[in-house]
Amino acid sequence: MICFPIRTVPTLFIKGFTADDVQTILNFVRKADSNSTARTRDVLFIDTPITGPTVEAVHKLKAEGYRVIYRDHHAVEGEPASDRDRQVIKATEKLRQNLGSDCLITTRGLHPACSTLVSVGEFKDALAIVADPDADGLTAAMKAVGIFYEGMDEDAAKLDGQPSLQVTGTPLSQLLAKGVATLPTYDPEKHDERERAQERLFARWVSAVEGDQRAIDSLQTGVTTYDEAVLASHEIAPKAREVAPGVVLADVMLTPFFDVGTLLALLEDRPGCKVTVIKKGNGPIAALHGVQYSLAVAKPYQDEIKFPSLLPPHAKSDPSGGIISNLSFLLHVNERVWNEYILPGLRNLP
Ligand SMILES: [Mn+2]
Repeated sequence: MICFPIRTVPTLFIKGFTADDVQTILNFVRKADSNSTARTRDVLFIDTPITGPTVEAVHKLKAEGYRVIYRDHHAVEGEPASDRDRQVIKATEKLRQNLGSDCLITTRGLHPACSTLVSVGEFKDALAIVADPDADGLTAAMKAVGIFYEGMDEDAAKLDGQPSLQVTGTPLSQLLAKGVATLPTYDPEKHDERERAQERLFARWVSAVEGDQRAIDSLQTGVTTYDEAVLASHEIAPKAREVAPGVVLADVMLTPFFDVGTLLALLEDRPGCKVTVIKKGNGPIAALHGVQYSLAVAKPYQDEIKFPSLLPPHAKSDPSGGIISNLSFLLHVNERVWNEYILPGLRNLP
């Protein structure tokens, strides 16, 4: 959990996935309430994915007399394509019933950045903010309390977009994007390490946007690390090989220092590349199974190739079973699922 005040508004960055997360959200708001000099009992949820536990936390806060305002862009676009989509649709309906006009849930197509769902300073008197722990949640929360610069909405859309777009914003935005790109990868042994680093980065970037020169200087070191990681990606990419028609695999088991956005862009640039695969020794599946295959469909082929169709019937998205599948164009699997289902399926794609 990442938690710090933005201006004076206590802000919690969290994805609500478990019963513990519900408790964390409730405790955070109650604590903010007991310390508060805020003029309202408004709690803003912004860019937080619509999960069962998040909806439960919202209902409980309402029952305790808080006013919850929900702004998000994770509504399902078009027909539901997975169980997760159907859950989102049900949970969205529940939220709308409970919150009425305080609930604004739109799509990424219409609102690529959540900062466009608030006006500058609209929630400067809020009791607390609960935001998604990423750059989009951060920029939206900042704008909500009144921290804004020319081009911030456009930067936020890039920061929330494809990896290759994330570092293409204004110089200020690049301090954040390159810092995020060089955070330590998640390690269950040192479960807090990445989160603490991310918290420092977020807080520093808020200071940088507010004009603090020391914060800007310290973020520059992240930029240097990023530039080195980009060079490493340029060394790895030429060694990638085609394992099925249009499927390009880079093995980084022995070279874990690289920039993933750059590597993916280089692989996708190969003529005929439709699917990229990174075989790596870190990530939530690798932590349990030793190896993780992380797959992505290149943008022009995302309507044509949907990973759920390659999975075994009734597959569950769960690292312990060796599968993480939330979006149709991204997939993470272990060695067994890769060999038994995914690689044969990719070889048989039309
Ligand atoms: Mn977002």
